[in-house]
Amino acid sequence: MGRLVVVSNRISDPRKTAAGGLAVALGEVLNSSGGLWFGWSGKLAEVPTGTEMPVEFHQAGPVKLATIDLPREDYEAYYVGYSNGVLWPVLHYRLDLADFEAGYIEGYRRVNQLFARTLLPLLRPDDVIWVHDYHLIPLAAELRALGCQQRIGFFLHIPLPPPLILAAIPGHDWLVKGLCSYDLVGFQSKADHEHFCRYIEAEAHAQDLGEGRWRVFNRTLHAGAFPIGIDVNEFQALTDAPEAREMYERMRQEYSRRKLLVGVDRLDYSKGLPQRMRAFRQLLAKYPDTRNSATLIQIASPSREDVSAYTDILHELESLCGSINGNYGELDWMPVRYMHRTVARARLPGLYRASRVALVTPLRDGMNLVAKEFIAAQDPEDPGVLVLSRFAGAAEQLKEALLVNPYDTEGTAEAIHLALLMPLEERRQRHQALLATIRRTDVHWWCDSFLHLLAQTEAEETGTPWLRL
Ligand code: ADQ
Repeated sequence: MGRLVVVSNRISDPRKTAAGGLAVALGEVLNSSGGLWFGWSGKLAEVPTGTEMPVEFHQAGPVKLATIDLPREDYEAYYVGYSNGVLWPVLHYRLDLADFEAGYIEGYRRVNQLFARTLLPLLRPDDVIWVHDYHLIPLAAELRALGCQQRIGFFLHIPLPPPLILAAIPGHDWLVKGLCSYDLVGFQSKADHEHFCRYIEAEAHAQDLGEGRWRVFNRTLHAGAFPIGIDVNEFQALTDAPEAREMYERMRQEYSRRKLLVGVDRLDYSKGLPQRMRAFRQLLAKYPDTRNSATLIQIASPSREDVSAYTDILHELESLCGSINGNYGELDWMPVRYMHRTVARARLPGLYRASRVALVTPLRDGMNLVAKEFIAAQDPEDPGVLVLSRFAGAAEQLKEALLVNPYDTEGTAEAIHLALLMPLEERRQRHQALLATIRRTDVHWWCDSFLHLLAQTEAEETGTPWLRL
C-alpha cells in the first residue's frame, strides 16, 4: 500500500497520550507509511466565505499534520448547522430535533469543496485516502470532480438509519450519491450496513454484485461493517499506571461501604441520560435495599453548547439529579454524583475499575467505546457488570453484557438490580467472554481490516456527472 492520507474534521497529535485509541491506531498506520493527516485546525478566520485558506504543517514524528482554519460563516453552516443540526440528529433517528434550515447544506458543500481544493495538491499518485465521519460525506465526490483518481475509503462513526428516515433529509439523494463516490464505505454495525444496502437498492437501483460489492451510479463500490474497537493493551497499561491506580484507591476507600455505578458520556441527547436517571430513580423506589448502598457517578462532558438541543438536555439532567438527591438522599449519602466535566483520560480506567456496574444506555450510538473501555479496565478476578443499551452499535458484539431497552424504565431498573446482585462466578464468565471479543476486534484489527479491503478495491473514475444541489 502507498502512503496513507487520513482526513477528518478535527485532527489530533497521535503522540499525545490524551489522544485516545482512534488517534493512536491511525497514528500507527500513518507512522509506518510516513502518512499525512489533514483536517480543520479548530480555529476560525474572520474572512469572507470562499476565501482560500493557507495550510499549516506540523511534523509529528514521521506523520505530517496539515490543517486549515475555516471562515466563520462557513463554520456556522457546515459544522453547527448541517453537520450537528441536521446530520447528527437524523442519523441518530431524531427527526424532531433536526433544523432543516435552507442554506446549511450550501455551507456544508462549500467546506467540503474547500477541503478538496486544498488537499488535492498535497496528494501523491499512489496515496490511499481514508476519510472519517459525517462532516465529510461529499469529500470523495468533490475530489473526483477535480480529477482525483486515488483510492478513497470512508468510515461513518455514527449510525445510519433506515431508508425512510434518511429520506427525510432534503438532499438525501445528493448525500448518498456522495457516499457512492468512495471505493469502500465502512459502517459500525451490520444493521447500519443493511440500511445503506436497502437505501441504494430502493432509491438508486443498485445492483448487488455479491461479497459487499455494488454497481451503482455507473461505478463499483464496496460496503461493509467494520465495528471500531479500542486499543485493549494500551488501555490496560493505562489502568496499571499510577494516575489510574490512585483514582482506583481513592474511590475504593470513599465507597468501601457502597457499590458504585458509573456513567461516562459526552452530554448529548443520543446518550439517553435522562432515561438512565429515571431508571436509577425507579431502582431506588422499588428496591429500598439499594438506598444508602448504591451510588451513581455520572460524568457528562460538555459538548456542542452552541446547539440549543444540548442546553435543553443539560437542564433536564440537572433537574432530575437534583430531585433524586432531594427525594432519596441522606445526611451521609447522596444517590447521584453528577459532574458536568471531562475526566482526564489517565484517570478514567481507575474509575471504571472501582465500579461494580457501568451504565451505557444510549438511545442510539454508532458504537460506544466507553462500553469497551469499561471491560478492558476490570479486574478479571472480580469484574464489574456492563449494562448496555441494545441500541448501541456495541450491542451487536457484546452479547454477554446485560442488554436493555433504555426507553423501558422499569426493565432497565430491573437489569441494574440484577447487575448489582450478580454472583462472582457469573460476573467472571461474562467478563471473560466480553474481554475476548474486544481483544479479537480491537482498534488495530479495525484499521487493518478496513485498509486491507480498501487496498484491494480497484480505483476507477466516476463516469457520472456529480449531482447538482
Ligand atoms: P462519541 O459519541 O464521542 O463518539 P464514545 O464512543 O462513547 O462516543 O466515546 C469516545 C471517547 O470519549 C471514549 O474514549 C471515552 O472514554 C471518551 N469520553 C466520553 N465521555 C467522557 C467524559 N465525560 N470524560 C472523559 N472522557 C470521555 C463517536 C460515536 C460513537 C463511536 C465513536 C468512535 O458517537 O458511537 O463509538 O465515535 O467511532
